[in-house]
Formats: sequence, structure tokens, C-alpha cells
Amino acid sequence: MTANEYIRRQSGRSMDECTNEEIYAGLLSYVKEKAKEKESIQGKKKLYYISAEFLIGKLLSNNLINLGLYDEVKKELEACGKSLAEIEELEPEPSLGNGGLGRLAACFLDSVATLGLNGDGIGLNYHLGLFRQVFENNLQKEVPNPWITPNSWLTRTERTYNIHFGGFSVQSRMYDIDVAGYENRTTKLHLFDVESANESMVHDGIEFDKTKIAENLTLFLYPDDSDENGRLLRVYQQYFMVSNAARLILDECVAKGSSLYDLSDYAVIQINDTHPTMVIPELIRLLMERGLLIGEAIDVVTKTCAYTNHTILAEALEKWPMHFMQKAVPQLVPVIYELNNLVNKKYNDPSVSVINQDNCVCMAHIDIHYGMSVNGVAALHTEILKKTELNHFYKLYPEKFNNKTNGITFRRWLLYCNPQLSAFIEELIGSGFKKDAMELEKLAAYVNDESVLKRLLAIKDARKVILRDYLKKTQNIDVDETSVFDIQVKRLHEYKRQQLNALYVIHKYFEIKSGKKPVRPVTVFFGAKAAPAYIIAKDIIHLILCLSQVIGNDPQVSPYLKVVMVENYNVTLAEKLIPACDISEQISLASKEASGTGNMKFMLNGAVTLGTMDGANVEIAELVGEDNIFTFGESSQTVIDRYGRADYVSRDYYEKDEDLKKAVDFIISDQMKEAGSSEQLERLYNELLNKDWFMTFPDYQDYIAIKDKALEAYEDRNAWAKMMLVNISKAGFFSSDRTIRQYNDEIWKLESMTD
Ligand code: 26Q
Repeated sequence: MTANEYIRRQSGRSMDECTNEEIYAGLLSYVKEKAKEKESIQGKKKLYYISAEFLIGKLLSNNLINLGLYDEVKKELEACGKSLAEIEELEPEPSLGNGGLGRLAACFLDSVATLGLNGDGIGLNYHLGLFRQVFENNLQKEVPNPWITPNSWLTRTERTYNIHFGGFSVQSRMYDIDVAGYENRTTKLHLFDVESANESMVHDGIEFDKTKIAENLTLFLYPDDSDENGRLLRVYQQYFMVSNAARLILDECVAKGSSLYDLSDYAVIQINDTHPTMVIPELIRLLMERGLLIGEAIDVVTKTCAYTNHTILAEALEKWPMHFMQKAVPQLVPVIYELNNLVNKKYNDPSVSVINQDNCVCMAHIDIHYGMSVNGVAALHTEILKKTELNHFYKLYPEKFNNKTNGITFRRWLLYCNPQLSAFIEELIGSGFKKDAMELEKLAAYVNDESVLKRLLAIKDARKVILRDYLKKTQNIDVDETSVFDIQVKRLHEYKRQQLNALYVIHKYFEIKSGKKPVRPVTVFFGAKAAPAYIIAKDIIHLILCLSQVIGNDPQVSPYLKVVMVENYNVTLAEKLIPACDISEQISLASKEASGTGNMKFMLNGAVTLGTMDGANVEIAELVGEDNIFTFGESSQTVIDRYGRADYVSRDYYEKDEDLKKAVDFIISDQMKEAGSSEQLERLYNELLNKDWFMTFPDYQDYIAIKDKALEAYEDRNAWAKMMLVNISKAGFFSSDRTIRQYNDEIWKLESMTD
């Protein structure tokens, strides 16, 4: 049945008589039905990917592509004078993630389904997701982001559980979203919700009573954790997620014939960062309820669980005070004590104990002792974990440590978001790359083919025009599509160093003012949300917005330099920004970015990376060779050593470097203060001058030099196009299909069920 026939049967009218809203609703249930027909065959062993975040993005087009219906439906719509692009605009983007970690989980589900592996995702159904960002007076303001409309991808299931907390219990319900694999099976994302959720308790932006757990439990992703009640709410959320997950897993395994002693033959649980760690003590507890002795339960769970680490920032490694556990989940406390006792008995080393000297539970320590695998997300990251951050654990369990360099789904990040480039690639090397991304290497044969290089440049230009129009229409921002598009989009964090990019902008501003005009205008794009309680991150946003205003109002400079900070950066915007990018900014402080995945998306779309030797940038550099990437900055080892010596004094750099001093001083200049607020600008200025914890100053001159070199290289259009082509041709390694194959071969060991 075609989409048109389906809609006619449902509504009694054909597509051309329907509004876009009605067509969207019709297509949604059409796709849901088609996806159902392809539901996975249930094999014996199943992967459960538990994650507090799944940043899935809009689903309509992606599902149509993966189900092989996209071209057909697009044509049907066009025949009725309708546009899929316009219909898709009606779809709200589920904002169930912050950034990399959540987007990775979404890419992984796509690849699990595409490879025909038996696996589901498990997470939470946040009603208002991550906040929506609006700018007011050059400041970020947070407002709720409701995404669950009457026509949504969620399917209500009959699975419900009673979940107990200290002193009260709540009723849960599971909702499902179908995840269609590319020309293969469909798997599921299970999102648990609480029946008593109450959206009306939210007021004044994203404020709500953090103590009314039964009502607020699934309202927001990462409620403000700057106060104790906010942090406690996170514990409630995490336990709710994993208790539901554990019950679902046990129920499914028992239904398939598991005796529970053999649980690891039926289930493998991938723990996405430490947020789902409580699944370990919870499973142990539930297995004991079902008759296993504690030792037996621990053995079974240890064989079933695997942990992925996504960060080496010590402050992001979760540690929960024991009194939180006591209050929120007292039933886990005896289990956690036992896990701690066993470790202490065996190792007698406080640095690896489960409960630390401050009486906090170290979540990662539970994962490492009581899981069978610990993986980092890029080669460098895994090496740093082994050598420094988790060295004590590596010595105890060298066999558990392994690397799985991240990947991205090419269905969304090439086929869907850049159909122009995808069609051109297909014209050159056939369609094999869609299933086997390594086939992109075939493009290397065209590296000296001028007509191919010209087409690549033309596609990039076309995408810049599309972005220009989109930003005009959606955010009333004007950009010059003939300028160089230099883009940094990612969560706002000091270690990612948006502030370094901003300092470059100030440097460039002075250069232009002094008469040194660039040969071609440059547009520096930023897109980033700051965590609501992260003061310095918000100050950096303020800096960028003020800079954008000051430069925009300066007739001497604005024809040559523009700063654009897009509002509410999300997956939908990424899909527009990435194909239009010339220079991909990946400038984290070396050793701090576990992997990065935006870097991979940009490369795949023919942007050239300007980055530090950090995370997966290192692997990108190895693949494309030093002629096809711009790297700069101190090495991870230098940085690690400097932190070790604790002798970094940012003021020394400031005082010795006139140009740097001028740029930093501009932050608190009268012009800037006129555009913004003194309090915030001064706070940021002082932070940089007295602390600069992520060492922007030592990399400042090197950054300026390399960025100017990149801009110069851009002017040799033919040579630049070659770099683009090499980057695209080497991107195959970063397909999440490769990553997932490695997880499966080395950790999960599921049978593939491809037809
Ligand atoms: C922890 C405690 C309390 C409140 C919040 C958190 C919290 C929330 C989100 C900690 C971490 C996150 C998200 C981390 C994240 O996105 N990490 C990124 O993961 C990507 C996928 O592996 C990597 O590519 C990035 O390098 C890494 O930063």
C-alpha cells in the first residue's frame, strides 16, 4: 500500500485534500505500521543499551530512508504539490539528550538495527526534554521543550511496574519508539515514564518543585543540579530508569527460558557512562529476591554488564553521597556495602574502593569491578584511561580494558542531511558505500579529477545557500554565503574552548580595524547550550553574543567578519550546519575530549578539520594525513604533565604577549560592556586571567597561526577541494556500523540476524 492509499483509507481523503498536519499524522502511522512489519526476530541473546540520553533527532525522514520508502513518498507528495521538507518542519525534535553521549546512543541504535543485531535501547521519557535555549539581552534563557504531541512516535505499551523508593512508590509505564534499521530489521527504544507525571507544576521557565518526585520524575533531562534537591532528583531518575530496565530484562530472559544463573547467555547490558550504574546493585538485589545467593548474583551480573567511559574530567565522574542512597533507594544500600566490602577485602587500596573516604559511592568503580568490560571511546582516550585516570584499575583488570572508537550513522549524517553530496558520491562510485562505508575510499581515485573537484565545491556552495536561507527564515539571521564558513557547534564547556575561538575573533577584529583586511570574509558560527547552573559557560555565551553585536554594528569590520551564534542548537540545526561547513573547529584542550563525534560528521560532509590532537581528531589526522588537516596546540602529554606539576599561571602568558593581552582586555572594554553586562564580562575576564583551567593562553598564538593558514589554504580552491575529497574518502572508518561490529565481536557476541 502506498502512503497515499494509506492516508486515503485512514482519513477518507487523498493527500492533496489534506493539510500538512494531517499528512504528517498520516505518514507517522504509515511509517509506524511499516516498521512493525520488520520487527526483529528475537534471538536467544539480546543487547540492552541503557542510557540516560537518546538524542534521536526528528524521525520521519530518517525512518522513511531506512525503510526504503523515502523516494517513493517524496514523489507521491510532490505529485500532490506538497513538500516533504515542509511537512517535516511540523515534527518536533525530541530533545532527550545533551550532546555527544546521547547522539552516540541514537547512532548506535540505528547501526544495531541495520546490522540485524538483537538489541534494544532503554531510557527515560522526559516530557520536556533538555531545555529549549532562547537568547534575551545576550544571555541564555532556558524554557521547557515539550515534544510529545498527540501524534508522536511513542507507542504506549501495557508494561508497567511498581517502583519503590524510600518511603513511597510510583507506577511506571513503558513507551516504545521503533528504530528502523537501514534496509533491515526494526528494533526498539524503550522509554520508561511515571504515570503520575505532572507537567503543570513547571513555572517561570524551567522551575519546579524538586521535592515532589512522583510528579517531577520524568519532566526534564538533567534538572539543575546546583542544589542538593536537584542532585537527589538525578538519583531518583537514575534508579527509576535502571529498576525498570532490570525488571524488563529479567522478565524477557525468564520468558525465553533463562534459569537466571545463565543470565549472561540471554542478555548483555551496555552501561552508557555511569548514569545507569545502579542497574548493577539493582539486578543483584532482584536476583537475590528470586533465590540466588549474593555471591551467585554478583557473578551473574558481572558477566552480563559492560561499561563505556565517555569522560576523563574528574569532576564529571559521578559520586553520590551515601545519605542520598539511604534516602532515595535504601534497598540498594546493603548491596552497595557488600560490593564495597568485597573490594576492600580483596585489594586493600582506598583508591579503588566503591565507597570513598567522603562516604560517597563512586559509580565508575562499581562498573569496573562488577562488569566484564571497560571501554573508552577513542584510541587516545582509552590510552589515557589506562595510563592515568583509571591506571589503578587497569593494573587489576588489564583484560577488561578495550577501545571502541566512536562512530556516526551515515544514514542520517550523509544520506539524509546531504542528499546532494550523497547523490554525487553514488554517481562516482555506486551505491555500495551506503552499506559498506569503507567503499568511500574509492573516491580517492578522483583526487586529481578537476571536474569532480569542481562539483564538490559547487555542492558545498549550494549547501551554504541552503543554510543561509534556513537561518534567515528560522532565526532572521543574515549570512554571506560567499564567506568562509567556520563552525564550532557542540555543548558549551570550558574544555571545548569556545573562548579560544572567541579570542581569535577579537584578534581578527583588531587586525581588520588596523587595516589588514582578509581576502575573503569569514563567518564564525557558534552553536551551544550551557548547563543551566554552569556560570562560566553562560558567561562564554554572553561573550560570544556581545561580540556578535559589537562586530555586527561596526561598519569597518562587519563586511569582513561576522559572528553568528545560532539559537537552540540541536540535531535539526546540525543537519543544516554540517553540510555547509568549510572549517570544522575541534579545539578542545588536548587530553580532555574523549572522542568527539561532530568532528566525524563534518569530515564526512567535506569540511576540513582545524583541531588539537585530542580524542578522535588523532585518528582523523592519521587517516587523512597531515596535509589534509590543520592541527595545532600542545600535546596531550604536555598538558597532562602540566596539570601534574600544577604550575600553570595564565597571567604569565597574558603579561608576556601584547596581542593576547589586548584580546583579553577587550572582553571588559567599554564597547563590550555597552552590549552586555559588566558583571558577566568581568567574571569571565577574571576567570581567564587568574585561572584559565583549560589552558587557552598557551595555545593562543598557535591557534591564530593555524587558522590564518587554513584561511589562506582555502583560497587555492582546487587544493582545498582535494582536501575535502580526501576527508570524505577516509570517513568510512567512522561509520557507527564499524563501531557496533567491534562492540559485538569483542563484547556482546550476539548472532547477526540479517535476512
Ligand atoms: C553527570 C553528573 C551530574 C550531572 C550531569 C552529568 C553528565 C551529563 C552529561 C555527565 C556527562 C554528560 C555527557 C557527556 C558526553 O556527552 N560526553 C561525550 O560523549 C561523546 C560520545 O562518546 C564523546 O564523543 C565526547 O567526547 C564526550 O564529551
